[in-house]
Amino acid sequence: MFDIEKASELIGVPSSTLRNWESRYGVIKPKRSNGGHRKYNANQVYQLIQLVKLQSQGHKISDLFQLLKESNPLPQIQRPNLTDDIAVKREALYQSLINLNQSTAHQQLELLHSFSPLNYLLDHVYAWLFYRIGEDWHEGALSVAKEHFATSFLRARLYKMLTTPFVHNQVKPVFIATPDIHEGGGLMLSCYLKAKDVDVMYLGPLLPQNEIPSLLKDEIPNVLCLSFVNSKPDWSFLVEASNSGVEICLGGAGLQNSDVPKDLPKNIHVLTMSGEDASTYIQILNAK
Ligand code: B12
Repeated sequence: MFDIEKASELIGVPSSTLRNWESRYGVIKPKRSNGGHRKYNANQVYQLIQLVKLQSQGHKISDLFQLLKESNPLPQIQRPNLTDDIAVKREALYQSLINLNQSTAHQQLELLHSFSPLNYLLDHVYAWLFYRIGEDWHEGALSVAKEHFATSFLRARLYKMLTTPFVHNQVKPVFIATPDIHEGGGLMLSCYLKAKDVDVMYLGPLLPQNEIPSLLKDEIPNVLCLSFVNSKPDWSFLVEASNSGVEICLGGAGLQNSDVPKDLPKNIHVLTMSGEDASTYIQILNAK
């Protein structure tokens, strides 16, 4: 729970605005403490951040609150579109990767990094390449060796971004791990968070789920994120681990076809939004 000062800092609007919106629209209403102070939960802070982003993109705040009131979906937040120039450069990078042209690929990616923000590259270049390589391998257009080289190259670059340590050490790092072998999603999420100045500790692939309860007993992060691709959550271990009070966030393609129990503890969050939006939600949980 966040008091109004902390919520206003995270959302980026003065607390008077939050009070004003609450009394005018009455939609996002924080609980009150015994002393009558507002207590926002992570979901409310996340929703308000989305509203502020949409407002900055030209939407009227009253219209947005009206949509929420009627339980209608909010408009999509506009992200920077792919430019023709980047599309050409990433295609050239893809060709270098599948032709095992390592040094050219490094130069091409270096160039892309030199003039594009990290979030943009994660969305439009890294994710796109992982998916394209996966599809081409699946269709038999790419040998296993080439697929392994190309995806290892991308993972190595993501790892490199995570190895620069933070100078500040005020909050505990967010732990990120992948129960199965696929670690691209976990690495990408780590980079999205790092781009938001959140300290992350990446625990790598193949974390046995039966170890999670004891992990959270010995090491206490604020948040543990788990990425599922081919594997499914083992709910009994996760529920046991939730007794630690750590916020546990689950995400990844493997969750799409898995049955999520209805009565999960409040500190287990199944996040179905994009990696970038999920990193905003995780940042909020970590700020508690
Ligand atoms: C690289 C790769 C491998 C590598 C993994 C190496 C490694 N250490 O990571 C290797 C070669 C080992 C591999 C093996 C296998 N793979 Co594979 N692999 C891939 C590939 C090409 C890329 C994976 C990746 O990194 N994706 C990139 C990330 C960015 O995408 P993402 O995981 O979806 O993550 C995004 C979101 O989901 C979200 N997210 C992810 N995690 C989390 C967590 C949280 C908390 C949140 C909030 C959000 C979030 O954010 C990310 C960014 O937006 C994919 C293709 C694909 N479409 O992904 C296939 C793919 C995942 N593999 C697949 C398969 C089938 C396999 C094998 C079973 C093949 C086989 N027959 O042997 C084996 C698995 C063996 C095993 N022991 O389990 C299938 C899975 C199909 C399915 N389950 O429906 C895919 C989709 C390929 C395909 N088209 O068929 N693979």
